[in-house]
Amino acid sequence: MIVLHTMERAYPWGTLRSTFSSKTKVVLEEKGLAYRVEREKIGDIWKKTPEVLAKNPLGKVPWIDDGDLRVYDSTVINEYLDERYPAPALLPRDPLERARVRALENYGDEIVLSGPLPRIWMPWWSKPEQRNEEDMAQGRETLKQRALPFLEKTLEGRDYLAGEFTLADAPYMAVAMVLQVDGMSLDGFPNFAAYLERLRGRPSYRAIDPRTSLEDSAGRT
Ligand SMILES: N[C@@H](CCC(=O)N[C@@H](CS)C(=O)NCC(=O)O)C(=O)O
Repeated sequence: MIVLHTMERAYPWGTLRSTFSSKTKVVLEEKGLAYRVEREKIGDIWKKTPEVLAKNPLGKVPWIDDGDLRVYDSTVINEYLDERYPAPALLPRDPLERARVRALENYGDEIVLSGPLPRIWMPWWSKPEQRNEEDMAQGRETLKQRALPFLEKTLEGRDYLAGEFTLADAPYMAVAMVLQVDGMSLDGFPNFAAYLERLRGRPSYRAIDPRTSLEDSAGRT
């Protein structure tokens, strides 16, 4: 059985999960694979303990164990899963379409998940009185100004970024999760707002839905 190493923690305002690991969790779900979640200690990940670095030299989550194979980095893991467990296919066969999917996925990682999203998401892992509301507001503004216009345009006349659901949509499942908790306004971005709702309606979203408890999202048999 595949083991997904991640960070997840329950709070009164929802079950919070690592964004990059959520990308991988939804792909495990989309493919109907058997897996179990192993929750890493958040402090060990931030401190980059020797134990963590021995398992993932990036010192981050996620990584997976699939039998004797250990793979890290959400994009690398997702592509591995798609090649090793091809049905349903989440990358198109045509090289040009594949490149387009990979480019859109990379935009999600670089411009959204590694860009303004942590400024919105990290404070939710702290007590309300410890949050820097001003910084969170700036994160929301940067998301709107820098990241969303391209996505809004790309989604014109499409249900998913590359037409059908593909690996390109995996990072945005994590965005759907973050903004469900944060509740920021998406006024001015109707295509993107409808897209996030569509992502939340997929059965795989249940495994990262902030309303799903840790116990109910610990894997599948
Ligand atoms: N490129 C990596 C990024 C992973 C990443 O940044 N994970 C975050 C959690 S969502 C993390 O472990 N952060 C701890 C750190 O950066 O020290 C991937 O796609 O897996």
